[in-house]
Amino acid sequence: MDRFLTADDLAKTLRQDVREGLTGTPKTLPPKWFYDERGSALFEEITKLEEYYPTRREREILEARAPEIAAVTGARTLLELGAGSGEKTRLLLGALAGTLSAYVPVDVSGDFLEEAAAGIAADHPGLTVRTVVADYEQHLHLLPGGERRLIAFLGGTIGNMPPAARIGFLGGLRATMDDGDFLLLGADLVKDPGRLVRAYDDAAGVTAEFNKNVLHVIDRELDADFDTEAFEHVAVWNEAEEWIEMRLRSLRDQDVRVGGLDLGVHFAAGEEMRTEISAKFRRERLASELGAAGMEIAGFWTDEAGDFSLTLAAP
Ligand code: AVJ
Repeated sequence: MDRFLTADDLAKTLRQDVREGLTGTPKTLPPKWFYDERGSALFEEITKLEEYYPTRREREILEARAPEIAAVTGARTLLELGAGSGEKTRLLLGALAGTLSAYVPVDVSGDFLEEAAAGIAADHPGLTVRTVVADYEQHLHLLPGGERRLIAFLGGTIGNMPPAARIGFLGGLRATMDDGDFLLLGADLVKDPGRLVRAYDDAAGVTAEFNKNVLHVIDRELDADFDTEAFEHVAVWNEAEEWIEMRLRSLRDQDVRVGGLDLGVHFAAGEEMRTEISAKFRRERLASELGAAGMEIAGFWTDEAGDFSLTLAAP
């Protein structure tokens, strides 16, 4: 396992993010802190909800197109940024079996990685599995090189980055790529706002729990006293930016203490704190942003319904 990020680094970043986010106006928290053990389990649950289509749609595209992706890329190494549940990985690994010699899952959490990697190594004897603990926004240049790499960034996580960060990320990625390397990018598409809002505000309230989980994380890690009952989940479609915003709305006037930061924070009744953006794309925007980063589109696919997209891009 390669470690470019320690538990200490993570703790430091959390402190910085929370201090900045809770003292700013309006208050914000970055979505990366949703995913402790409980948050990851809640996200898994979200992916199975009727209203939450992205995971299902992306799987549909991969099932249909993995052989094509394998033929075009002839990938020797599959680098997966933000290695997820492993199911999509399995589809890719299966299709790439003819050319692939190494699988490199990259994630901020080591525990999660080891488990997933062990399962994959067992199912693919002969495949070198090399786990990397890194933050893909900070450590792109440190990721393993090699010929004919396929860098997969799936799930629509690119949508969590605000436009400026996205451009920086894609440019940084491009800078690490050589001829013969490809990027496989999963991105959710603009669609009926009603469906989008329902996908982020499900009837069973799982997304609400997922959203509030970030408060549990801060309570535990930074000795805070957030009362999650005193906040409600909000999901809105921002038409101008073409992104979904998740927020936590304070149900009353309240003061929160973050012991670990020696910080007191006041929330007014009705005050909203943004916890996530999930940008939705159009093909033209993907082409222009990838183009600006120095990449060309080598393949673009959607599911039958046109809900989600997979883009293959190359320098
Ligand atoms: C894992 C970032 C792709 O933005 O749809 C799901 C996270 N947030 N429901 C997304 C999420 C609310 C998800 N990503």
